Amino acid sequence: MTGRGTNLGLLALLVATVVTGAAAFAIGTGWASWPVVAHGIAGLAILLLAPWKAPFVRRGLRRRRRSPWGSMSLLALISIALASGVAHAAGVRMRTPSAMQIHVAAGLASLPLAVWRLRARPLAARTVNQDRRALLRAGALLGGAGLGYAMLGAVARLAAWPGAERRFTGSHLRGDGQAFPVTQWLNDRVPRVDGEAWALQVRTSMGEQRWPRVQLAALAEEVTATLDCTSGWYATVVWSGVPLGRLLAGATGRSILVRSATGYTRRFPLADATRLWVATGAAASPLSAGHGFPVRIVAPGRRGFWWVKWVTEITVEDRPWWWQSPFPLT
Ligand SMILES: Nc1nc2c(c(=O)[nH]1)N[C@H]1C(S)=C(S)[C@@H](COP(=O)(O)O)O[C@H]1N2
Ligand SMILES: [Mo]
Repeated sequence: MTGRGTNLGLLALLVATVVTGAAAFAIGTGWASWPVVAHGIAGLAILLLAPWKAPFVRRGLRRRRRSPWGSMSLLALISIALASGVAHAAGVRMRTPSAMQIHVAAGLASLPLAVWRLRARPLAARTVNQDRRALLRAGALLGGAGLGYAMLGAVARLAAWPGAERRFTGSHLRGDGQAFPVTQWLNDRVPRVDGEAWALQVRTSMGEQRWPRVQLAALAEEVTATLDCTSGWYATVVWSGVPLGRLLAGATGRSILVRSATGYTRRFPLADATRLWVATGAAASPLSAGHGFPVRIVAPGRRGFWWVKWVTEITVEDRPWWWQSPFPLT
């Protein structure tokens, strides 16, 4: 295979891993299995291409026309992303950073370098489209990676490797009751909230209401839902929560803005009020401080970053729900 063909293949696969990785994080329902599987196959295909890329890397190092640091960093970051991706899939247990957190960090850090590398030596795509053999090779590569992915999964299940059983998001089961990890999206710290003085502020077109914790707890019903964190674990928990639709009955608008005591926010479609809960407890106890005391959002079918903890305000607004970053920025 030519150097250009290999580079073009690598570039296409890198783009594919970013797109499928982001999609896997954005989707919290069973549909996530598609981008998750595609992500794994693209990653394996990068591994399969490595032997073709190696001679060019070696030659580039020998020639030393430019400083090799940029390319070497890119190579290192992609290797780290691949290794931690495999470690996550295999169920390697690490706490903070998890294999998945390393995977995402290395993957994201490699992007600017890949763009820089591309600008330094642009790829000419002109011959590739005319090359039927290139298409065949691409097909063989993806077919091989797909077969490898299926075989690895089968071997893991047959050998009952720890972590062989994964959710459709690729996450591993970790804990139950309230004994599941306490995680923050990025840099939030567990705040100390005085449950007596605290009251949930609910603002709608009809006005403002304050809900003390005891009143919410009195309205709470049981709801079993799976918290699935993008750092790679999940837990299925029996929560006690108030259906958000009850607190927002009759409200008009387009979106629900949920704000935490820490400043963390997420915006939901108003139509989802019937699928969201304001949870006061889990596993028949009040929420622990780490899990969101006094109240947190329970959002079945959405990944963990939607499950806002330490909620102080819920506001119905006219802005559309998508008027926010797809993933939280703080
Ligand atoms: N205020 C606030 N809520 C938050 C977060 C955060 O950083 N700040 N992290 C979210 C993420 S990414 C996850 S996975 C869950 C984790 O909930 P747990 O700590 O109860 O397991 O909380 C969500 N709610
Ligand atoms: Mo998370």
